[in-house]
Amino acid sequence: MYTLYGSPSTAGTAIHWMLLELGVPFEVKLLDFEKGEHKTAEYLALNPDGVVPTLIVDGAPVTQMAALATLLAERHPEAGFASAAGSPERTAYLSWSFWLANSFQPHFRAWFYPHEPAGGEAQDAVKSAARTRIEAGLSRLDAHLAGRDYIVGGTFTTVDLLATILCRWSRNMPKPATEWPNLKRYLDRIRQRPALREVHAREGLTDWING
Ligand SMILES: N[C@@H](CCC(=O)N[C@@H](CS)C(=O)NCC(=O)O)C(=O)O
Repeated sequence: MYTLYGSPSTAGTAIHWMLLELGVPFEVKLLDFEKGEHKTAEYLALNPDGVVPTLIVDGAPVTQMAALATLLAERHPEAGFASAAGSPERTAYLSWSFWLANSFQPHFRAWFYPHEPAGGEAQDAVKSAARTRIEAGLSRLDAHLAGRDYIVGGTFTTVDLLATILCRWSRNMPKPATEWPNLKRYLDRIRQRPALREVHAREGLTDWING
């Protein structure tokens, strides 16, 4: 039994979705950001950054969305959501996973929390730079998806799960991911996955899932 600490429409949603994809037993504690439930001493003892997700695995807290997606895929290999070590796809799987987590995701953090890098003064400049970098990343994904159904190999992996969640975060930006043609085709198909539709229902999310 896993316990997920999340909050609706966040990085926690990715792990909530992953747990539903796997069909494993879990419980969810959805934290209310408005009430600061992710900044209490009790929660900071689980996740010192005061962010979601945190997943309790074998009684211990584990953090970081991309790490958790991969960890779950490797704990439940029968689902085939991670390219196995030594397989021909492993190199691309690792490279895309780290690119999404290290090079692409941080620009969303800058877009949604511009005061962190900017302090009080330069928030507009930070958002503008973040937008440019997010759009460059979306262009890179779009080019890669030409003629492909999935980012790595021929099947759905955690790379697709992470990319889809990050694309979703662009939905209210000036140029959302769905404005790139290959991404639109890709996301339209992924949005039909029952587990993604189920996580939207469970977290009360009504936008984006139907295009
Ligand atoms: N690098 C972390 C980032 C997690 C993150 O930024 N989570 C956001 C929601 S998407 C959060 O908890 N924000 C609340 C806050 O920073 O106060 C991860 O991948 O898990």
